[in-house]
Amino acid sequence: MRIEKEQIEQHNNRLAAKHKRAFDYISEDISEVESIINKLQQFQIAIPSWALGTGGTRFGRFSGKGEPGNLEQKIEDVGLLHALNRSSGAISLHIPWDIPQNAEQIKSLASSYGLQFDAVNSNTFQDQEGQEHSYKFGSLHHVDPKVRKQAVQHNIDVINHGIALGSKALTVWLADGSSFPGQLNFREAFQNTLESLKEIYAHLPEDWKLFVEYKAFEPHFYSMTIGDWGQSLLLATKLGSKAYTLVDLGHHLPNANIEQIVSLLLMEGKLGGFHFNDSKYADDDLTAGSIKPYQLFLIFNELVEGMDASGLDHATGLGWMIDASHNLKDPLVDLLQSVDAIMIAYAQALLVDRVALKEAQRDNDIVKAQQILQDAFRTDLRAIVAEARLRDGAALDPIGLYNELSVREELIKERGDNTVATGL
Ligand code: LRH
Ligand code: MN
Ligand code: MN
Repeated sequence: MRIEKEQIEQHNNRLAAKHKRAFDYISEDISEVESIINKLQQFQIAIPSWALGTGGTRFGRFSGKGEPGNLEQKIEDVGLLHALNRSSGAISLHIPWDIPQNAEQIKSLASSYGLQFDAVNSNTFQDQEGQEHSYKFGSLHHVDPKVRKQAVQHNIDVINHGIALGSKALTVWLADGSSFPGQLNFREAFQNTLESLKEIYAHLPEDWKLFVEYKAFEPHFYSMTIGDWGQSLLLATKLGSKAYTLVDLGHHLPNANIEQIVSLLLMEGKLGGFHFNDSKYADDDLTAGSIKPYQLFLIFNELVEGMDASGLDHATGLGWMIDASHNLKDPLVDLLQSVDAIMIAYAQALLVDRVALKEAQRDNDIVKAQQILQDAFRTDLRAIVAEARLRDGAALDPIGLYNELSVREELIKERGDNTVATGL
């Protein structure tokens, strides 16, 4: 299924008067409105190929209907999202969940929807059929060099798939860790990981980045070999200038100050990429902005400040990606909600009066500083985000149009009831 330009125009025409009222009202008081819209138009958030099916929990999985059954259909799904919001112009593949059999064909299908390939992700946290050595006790950190070698080779294969598709980054997330004290020698596990990553790094093309993702817990509950941003930064620093830390919002211990982590990683030039999601308790992978929208705004506040300070382009300076996977909602609607929440938080961060904030900080005027941030956060910028979509030829109300066009029903007609997408 493809959404036609005329369908979007008809929808936008119906909402035009209401939108204009809201947009005029909010823009009157914002002098830099054009520059904010322009930045929003540039900003693209990659969609993970594993988020297009209904996720499960360890207790069960209730598959949705009309889910994509292969990579071509996943690209079609991201194409639908991008047509609706014009902010989801990239897809991130997890290999071997999604293996592009014919890279040229896959690439041209993606570009017919205006999509590019974002970071490719390796998977050494599950055993695949026919695999010689098991990852039960880890992969890149494993005590047995034969297992490490197999995991390194898998990452090299993933880089090669990525090269064929035009990706420019490899994301490595390891489930390596220990669940009981004494199980691991921490230093040896870390050294083995570093040595394995060095071999992978040696295969990175010149213009590629390596993202080292950390996670404090799960699947192991005593130690994770890359458990926090310090360990990731240490690895990235030892590896070299193409290696960066990747921050997944769900991978921290409760109440961690993620915005401060972001700020310091940016200062060190070592923040490479982002996995957006939200959580209440652990790595819940809930819709971005659904639980802690103020935190999302504060993170964007540091991103905008830090990227401007280091001269990084907001749109291209970091790898922006969603990593959420829902088990109740229609995954496409969930992703539209996530993208919207991210755009709103970004717009609010662009609104922060940075000169006044600097002054307040210099004067130790805490009340003023808090007010400046909360003024921006409490400003309803939805009409400005919608205006950016309108100018890009996207829908004023993406979820509204998704429902009007009965997209899921159409997909069920095309694909059937019982499809199951590969992934979590
Ligand atoms: C691990 C993680 C990592 C994986 C993805 C499926 O929790 O965030 O990014 O690749 O989930
Ligand atoms: Mn992640
Ligand atoms: Mn995660």
